[in-house]
Amino acid sequence: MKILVLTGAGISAESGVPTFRDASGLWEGHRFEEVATPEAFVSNPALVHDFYNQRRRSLQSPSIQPNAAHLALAKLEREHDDDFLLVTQNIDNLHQRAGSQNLIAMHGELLKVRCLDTDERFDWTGDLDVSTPHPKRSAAFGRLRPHVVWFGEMPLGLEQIEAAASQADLFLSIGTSAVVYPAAAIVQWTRPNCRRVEINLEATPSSGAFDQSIRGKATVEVPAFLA
Ligand code: BJW
Repeated sequence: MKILVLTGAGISAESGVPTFRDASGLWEGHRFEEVATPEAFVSNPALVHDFYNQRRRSLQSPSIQPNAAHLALAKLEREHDDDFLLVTQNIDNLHQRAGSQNLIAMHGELLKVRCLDTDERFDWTGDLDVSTPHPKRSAAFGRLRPHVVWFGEMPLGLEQIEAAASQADLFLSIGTSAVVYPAAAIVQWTRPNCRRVEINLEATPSSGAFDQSIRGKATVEVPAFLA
């Protein structure tokens, strides 16, 4: 059985990582146009760096750990080997830390940066600002950006995601509000005989496209569904 899983911020909420659109979510304190677009980075790089520096620091707090839902998906992968793909919109590293390997982080990774000139990627745990020296070119400053996908930019791994969706027997969507595209369209890319299951605290604009909608917390419902 071929399995494709899509996760969003809701799966990490119970690990203490804020979501975007819920009450007290990340967009509560920011307009996304100010921090999550290429235009914002050009016009106010310091503000954008500050937004991601704070999140990078929080993610590395010892209290932020993978939860039962992340662990259940890593176990599912071990049981299904090559027939499993996990696509996450999350830029945290909680799936990786839970042991997931066959994974596409379609909106990038918070603990990576990339070079504006060459696109080369570097692991990054510290702060970043407009005067940060380049790791390989010591005379170059401020040429690094967070390795994340902002609005208007192309998400990563789309070809592989589309292929996996078109072959999946089970599509599981967990903890996403289904308002950001193209992630929200993946359910439409699945074939007619694919079983589509959504797990979320509440209904989403995509709920009608699923065969089954499970309402509840990811840490409870994901392990229960996969048991
Ligand atoms: C729980 C829970 C618990 C809580 N248990 N559940 C007009 C119409 C259509 C599209 C567009 C349009 N204008 C522009 C666009 C395109 C745009 C877009 O979609 N905009 C819409 C908002 C209108 N998309 C793009 O620009 C994308 N690129 C693109 O389209 O390129 C061109 C292209 C064309 C054709 C094909 C392919 C490409 C890029 C999108 C990049 C998104 N980037 C962000 C920021 C990443 C970096 C960062 O983290 O800062 O990604 S935005 C933000 O939203 C982040 C997330 O990954 C993404 C999705 O959010 P998510 O994960 O769904 O979180 P929430 O908070 O929204 O929802 C949480 C859910 O969990 C809720 O439902 C809760 O109920 C639930 N929950 N606790 C279970 N315990």
